[in-house]
Amino acid sequence: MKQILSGNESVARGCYEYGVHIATAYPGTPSTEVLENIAKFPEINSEWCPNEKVAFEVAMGAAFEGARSIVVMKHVGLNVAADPFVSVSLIGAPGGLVVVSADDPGMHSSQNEQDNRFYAKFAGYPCIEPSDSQEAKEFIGQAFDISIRFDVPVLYRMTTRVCHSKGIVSCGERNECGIAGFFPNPQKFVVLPSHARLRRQWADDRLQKLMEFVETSDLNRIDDGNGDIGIITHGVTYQYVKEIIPDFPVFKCGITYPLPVEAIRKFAHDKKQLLIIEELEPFIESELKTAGIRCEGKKYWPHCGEMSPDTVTAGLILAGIRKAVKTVPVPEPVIPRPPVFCPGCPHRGVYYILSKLKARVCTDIGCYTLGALPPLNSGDTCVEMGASIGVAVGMAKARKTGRGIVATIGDSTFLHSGMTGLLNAVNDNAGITVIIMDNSITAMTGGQLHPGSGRHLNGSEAPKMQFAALCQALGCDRIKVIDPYEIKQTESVLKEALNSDELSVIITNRPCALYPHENRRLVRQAPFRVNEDQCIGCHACMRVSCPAVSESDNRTAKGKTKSHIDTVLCTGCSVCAQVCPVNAIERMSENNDFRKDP
Ligand SMILES: Cc1ncc(C[n+]2csc(CCOP(=O)(O)OP(=O)(O)O)c2C)c(N)n1
Repeated sequence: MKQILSGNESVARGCYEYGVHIATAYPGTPSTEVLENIAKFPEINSEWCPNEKVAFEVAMGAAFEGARSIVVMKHVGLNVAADPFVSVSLIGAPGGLVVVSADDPGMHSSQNEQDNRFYAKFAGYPCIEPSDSQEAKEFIGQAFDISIRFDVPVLYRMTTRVCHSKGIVSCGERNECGIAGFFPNPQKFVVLPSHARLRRQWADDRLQKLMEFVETSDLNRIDDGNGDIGIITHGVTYQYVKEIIPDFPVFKCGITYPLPVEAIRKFAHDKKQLLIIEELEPFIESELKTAGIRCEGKKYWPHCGEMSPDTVTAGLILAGIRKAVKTVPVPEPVIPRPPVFCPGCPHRGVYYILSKLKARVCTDIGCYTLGALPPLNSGDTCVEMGASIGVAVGMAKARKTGRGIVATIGDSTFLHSGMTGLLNAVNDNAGITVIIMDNSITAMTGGQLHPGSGRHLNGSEAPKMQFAALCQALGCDRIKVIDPYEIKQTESVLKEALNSDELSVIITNRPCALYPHENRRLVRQAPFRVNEDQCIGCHACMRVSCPAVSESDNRTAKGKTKSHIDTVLCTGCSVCAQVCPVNAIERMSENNDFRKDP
């Protein structure tokens, strides 16, 4: 059976076919759809975890018990999971453990760009890199074979293009595998220093065996070609090479760590020049140069940003292999649009007030980071998931007061890595204000569930974590839960907190406008319209940054444009109406509401 699948869907299909038992993940673009698609197979026990470290540990435990386990995350997630990732190297993964890291060259949706092949080398794991959807499925089987045979976790490195591009995939049946169970062995599973020291040599021997194995593994392959310039490539870059110089001899690395150095040496033997065309860092190039193989790579190709057919061609021109040709620049097919809060987003009101109060805002990673952009301009720092509270505490220490300092953090991010920051703030008596923006979901990555959502991935009911009770248990005693659609209340609660020397926690309680799981009426009501007879053209409504509000064609007597509301986009949240100084924005009656709820 053939199907057209994205790389992420193909990994999920591979998990089904190659008998995976347990799958865990924390969402993050470009990896999110892997678990979403694995969850479609009831044979696999799959669940979102509160963060990547926990997801890794659950999969690791399942592999200790002899289950085929996979854990999925975006590249920065591996930083969060780095402790168990590196530590388990000395233990191994008897049931088979595959760690999918989806890297994001070009930073399409990430705060940084990092080449996680280095993590494989750092921890002494093999790194497998598929180039297309068919490989993304097939290599899963090989990854488990290697993991089980060598008792080693495997880093399965995808990149945005491989994750999201679609291709034809031959699909097969599920190969059911047994779960062997746990065989107690404290010297292996309990990493006391005295045990770990003994395992160190074992891990080195394992790497040696892996180095021998990769020399003949069919994960690597040679495409014969003409001429005496040899190309070494990997991942999606292989596709660009085949498109641009299809006749060149190519050594395609399906395993980029350890590299099949001797096989490459043999390939290079009759070549005048060896070119390494790889995305991001000179990983292959450095490994080969260390092994004494003469090659060139980053001399011609960039070491940052995403590769494309154009960058591959530009490097070939620099290397003198291709002649420069005059090209006509093609206009971007899509007009760029800055990201903004959706209509009805519960974060809008909070940021409108923070902006008005000119607070120092240490924000975090999520939809609410958009509050840092114009016109709200309310976000002074944003580093990585969970950093907001710690950064706010640090600023307060340096200033000797927490007054006026706010940490804004989403519900998913708070559960991911914000809780310990709050615990530290309590312990430090930091007088900052923490706003937990509870929209019931992990919105930015597409509405994935978390322990505060009250549901499992398979739709069944789950215990719903209560944020106020959690914060109280962490030692906070000034906790307020507010409706962020109520602008006056939001302003007075925020003002009081910002002017205090005590630690205040404010929890907002409106669901995300796009994923109102329990009650659509909480976020979708009759829309508003502008009464143009009353509009004075002050544009106060535009300062709340809602895509439903724009300029009308009509002007006031003084020549100012009046406001207009797109009633199809408007969710009826009322924030714009509350900030209008002349009450010119009015709710349409239910009977008038042509955009009926489905
Ligand atoms: C370590 C890490 N894991 C995953 C991500 C991807 N990611 C970006 S924001 C976010 C969470 C957003 O959810 P939440 O905090 O609830 O805010 P919301 O988007 O719902 O407003 C995630 C998972 C990331 N940037 N870093």
